[in-house]
Amino acid sequence: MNLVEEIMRLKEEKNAIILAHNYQLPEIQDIADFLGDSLELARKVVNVDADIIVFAGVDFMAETAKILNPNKKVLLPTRRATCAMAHMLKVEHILEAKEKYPDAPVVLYINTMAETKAYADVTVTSGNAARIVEKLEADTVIFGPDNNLAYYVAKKTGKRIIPIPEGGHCYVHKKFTLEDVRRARKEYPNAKLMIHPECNPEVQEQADLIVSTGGMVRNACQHDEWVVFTEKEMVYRLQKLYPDKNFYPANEDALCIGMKSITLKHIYEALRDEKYEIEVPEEIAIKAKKAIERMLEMSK
Ligand code: 5XR
Ligand code: SF4
Repeated sequence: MNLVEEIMRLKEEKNAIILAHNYQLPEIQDIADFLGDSLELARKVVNVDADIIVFAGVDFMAETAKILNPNKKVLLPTRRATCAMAHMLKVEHILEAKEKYPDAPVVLYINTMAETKAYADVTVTSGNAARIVEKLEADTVIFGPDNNLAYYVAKKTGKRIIPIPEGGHCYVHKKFTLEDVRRARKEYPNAKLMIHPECNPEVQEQADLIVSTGGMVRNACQHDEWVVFTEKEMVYRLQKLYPDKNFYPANEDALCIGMKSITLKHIYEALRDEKYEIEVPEEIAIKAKKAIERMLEMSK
């Protein structure tokens, strides 16, 4: 059986589309209808006439797609596709922080599970986080779950940022060190460094550009040679998009296990058996959607 042909046949038969995050394996990127960061993907499908969305990404991304597309069937190809960082933040962390700082708005990164998003005043992406925190009237803001993104936002806005939970981080982006920066500068003296804001502060300080993966796609046109400080597969995505430029991974070991747990076979089985369906309880979905819509409104 040819998996790719079967996937294409099932897609057609079931009026389905495949969304893939920029960190997906090359063979999955190659068959996707849309590629992007989680928010770009979730928004893209709102106006698409499809009955089924196969989301090749991690759990919180599929939830976001479901929240914005409640009438479509959203499938996550394997239950192992989870985001370790999103799961670090619990509702209790938010409630504790709110008790301590009752006047501080709760700002949550889109990399969170729906049950926590329901407690957010507004969600943010790495691209619009600073702008949105800047616009909020409050000078003290509760921010979760990525402490490095919290650092970036505090630096950009000058506001008092209360990071939750303690030590919240992405293990993939934590891998980048100043040693990677030194090696990059030495091996590729003409390259610029594009660095994801989930990286450690000392690494961020060395960046020519600090952006989300969507921002990397949009900004790569500015220069011909880049060293990329984010999950390794981003390089495949950029190289395919800009064949005349050069992109190098800053660290080959920066792999997201949740993202990498999805294979072509899972995608085929997801389409065939219509699994695993993502459900978000209505009362949670309504609140989470409000926080997402506030972000969309505020980032205009
Ligand atoms: O999850 C990630 O590490 C990647 C990313 C991105 O840049 O694509 O941060 N995820 C997005 O959902 C968040 C966008 O700011
Ligand atoms: Fe989560 Fe990090 Fe993987 Fe992104 S790279 S999905 S933040 S664990």
